[in-house]
Amino acid sequence: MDTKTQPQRNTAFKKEVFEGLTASPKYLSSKYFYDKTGDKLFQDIMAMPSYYLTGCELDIISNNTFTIGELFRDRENGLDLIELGAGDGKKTKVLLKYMAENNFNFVYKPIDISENAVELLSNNLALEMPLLKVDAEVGEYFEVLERLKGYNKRKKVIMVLGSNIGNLPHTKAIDFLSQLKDTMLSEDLLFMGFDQKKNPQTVLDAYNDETGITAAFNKNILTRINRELGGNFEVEKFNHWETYNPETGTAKSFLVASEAMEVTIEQLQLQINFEQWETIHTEISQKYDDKTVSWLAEKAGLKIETSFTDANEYYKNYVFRK
Ligand code: AVI
Repeated sequence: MDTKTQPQRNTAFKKEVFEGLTASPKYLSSKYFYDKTGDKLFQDIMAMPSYYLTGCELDIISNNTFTIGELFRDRENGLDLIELGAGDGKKTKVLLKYMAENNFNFVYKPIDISENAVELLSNNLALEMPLLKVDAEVGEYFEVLERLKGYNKRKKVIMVLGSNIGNLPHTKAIDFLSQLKDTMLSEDLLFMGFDQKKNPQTVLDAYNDETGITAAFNKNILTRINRELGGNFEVEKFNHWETYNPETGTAKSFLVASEAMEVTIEQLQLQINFEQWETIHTEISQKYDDKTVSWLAEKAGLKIETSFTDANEYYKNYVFRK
């Protein structure tokens, strides 16, 4: 596991927090949700029935394991299975088990921005599937893309599950997809999950649970700034607020200051003023339809080979080729 980049990551965190909190309107990047507490809260989110995404994708993979697995297979040279944003690997394990039990020659390379998630997953796989060849790495998507170009000695399958792409605006999503394409050779595949547009209430409910888990997840970014950068945010004075625009398919998360306040972040030598009801935009969770995914693919120079969906068509996994 690569821990050498840790100081750089902290520098990037500082820089982005400074930029976001001195901007107008204020914003923070959702990629910083994922520390130890954030990982645990995200696990809790994935277990909530209202957060339908995880269950849908698990159904899709479980109901199509043979077809998906055989699409991945290369009988001659085997393959490298690279997963960006692997998290707890729960859904991937269904495929890993199929592949391990059906004589696939492969290495599984999970990559995640959370050091904690990568460590947990590696330990868990060593226990559950001791014969599996695992080569885990900590890193941000854009950071590891360059290194993926080194994986071109045999077929590579890149997986991005969980509608993780939805946390990027379209411009960045196109950039991400085209950088993925640049790492691919003609036999390589990209297997990616996209949450679909649906009843707006269903989307809102997924990001606005009554138990307050999503609120705690959203607010954790402030706790993290307090701990890692010497901030003094009074976290309980911020409210979680979710919006969904059914026209664009964009769900947005905000933190809203319930009163005027002054916040200091020591390591940034920064003092920030909040007006009452001022917002910090923290996350987008984009929802898609076939037309939008085709448009993204075309812009990025990728072709859709096939797709898989669940019974309600809430969610889709697309297979792309260069
Ligand atoms: C990781 N990502 C795709 C999740 C999402 O649905 O946008 C993160 C999340 N945010 C709130 N709930 C879950």
